Amino acid sequence: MTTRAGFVALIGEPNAGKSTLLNRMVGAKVSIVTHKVQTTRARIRGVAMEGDAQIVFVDTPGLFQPRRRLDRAMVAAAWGGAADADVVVLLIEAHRGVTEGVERILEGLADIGEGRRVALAINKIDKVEAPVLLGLSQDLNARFDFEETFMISAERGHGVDVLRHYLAGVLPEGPWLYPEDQIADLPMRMIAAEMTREKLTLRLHQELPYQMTVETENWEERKDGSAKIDQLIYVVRDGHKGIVLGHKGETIKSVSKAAREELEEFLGRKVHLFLQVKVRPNWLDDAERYSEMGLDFKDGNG
Ligand SMILES: Nc1nc2c(ncn2[C@@H]2O[C@H](COP(=O)(O)OP(=O)(O)OP(=O)(O)O)[C@@H](O)[C@H]2O)c(=O)[nH]1
Ligand SMILES: [Mg+2]
Repeated sequence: MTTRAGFVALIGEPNAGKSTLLNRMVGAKVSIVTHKVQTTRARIRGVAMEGDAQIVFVDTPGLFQPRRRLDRAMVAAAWGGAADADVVVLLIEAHRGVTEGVERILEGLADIGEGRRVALAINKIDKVEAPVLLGLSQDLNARFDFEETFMISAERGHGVDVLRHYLAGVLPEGPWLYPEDQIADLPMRMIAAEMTREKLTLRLHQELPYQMTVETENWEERKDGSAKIDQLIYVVRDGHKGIVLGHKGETIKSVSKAAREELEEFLGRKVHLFLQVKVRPNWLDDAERYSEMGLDFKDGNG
């Protein structure tokens, strides 16, 4: 039997639907999804099998013009993911079309070298009419030499099988990279922290989601089969701490409940989740926070 295996990087603007597509391909939620931009912060790998091929999808942070140190680290991680991959899939939002951000990404793609397969996936086709799609596909293909173009809805699953089939066919021959039953390449403590960050991001407004991070501090396996998980939520000011806690602690309580329920479903066992909020004004410039997120700590000017 000839097996195939390789890495497929999903890139695109923030909110394009990269994480939704990765989860759909893998068949489980390994990467968090919100309606807000800049949800994914690091490279997250999810493994999908298609026939004799093992496709390792690499979800990446959205590509945008970075300002802060964290932004730069995220964008660097995304381009790094593309540069390391066998195939790059660029996700475009059907209803937004060719934005300035998309134009910049196309320039970047031209820079990461010849010879790499780059496919186009026009996502969220459920939001537009067919003629719009045709025009958009022609426009994009005139701007860049995509190997193939796919019309998909990551959320509803349209066109996703065709894309997976294509990817399985173009990956290099070689042994599988992960055990057949492995779906993600991310430590459980990080998946758990991400789940909490997702629930927080959904509850908090404006800039706050971009100024907090979650880390799993301690993970204790209990004799009764349950897990006791302690997590720290870092925020930059006292005021933020108050917002995260909410009136009489209601916000953090509901976040904790939602995160715990999702974790229990993911792990298939009981979880005791304890959240603590810490004010750390400089966490966005703290190298340790970056390594916890799986990001490179870039210097101030990088
Ligand atoms: N209507 C529609 N919505 C979608 C589709 N795919 C994703 N979405 C929604 O788009 C939003 C962003 O999805 P994500 O998967 O988090 O996007 P992302 O590209 O990973 O975003 P970042 O991590 O911020 O870069 C979520 O609200 C999804 O539910 C789709 O095919 N159709
Ligand atoms: Mg994402």
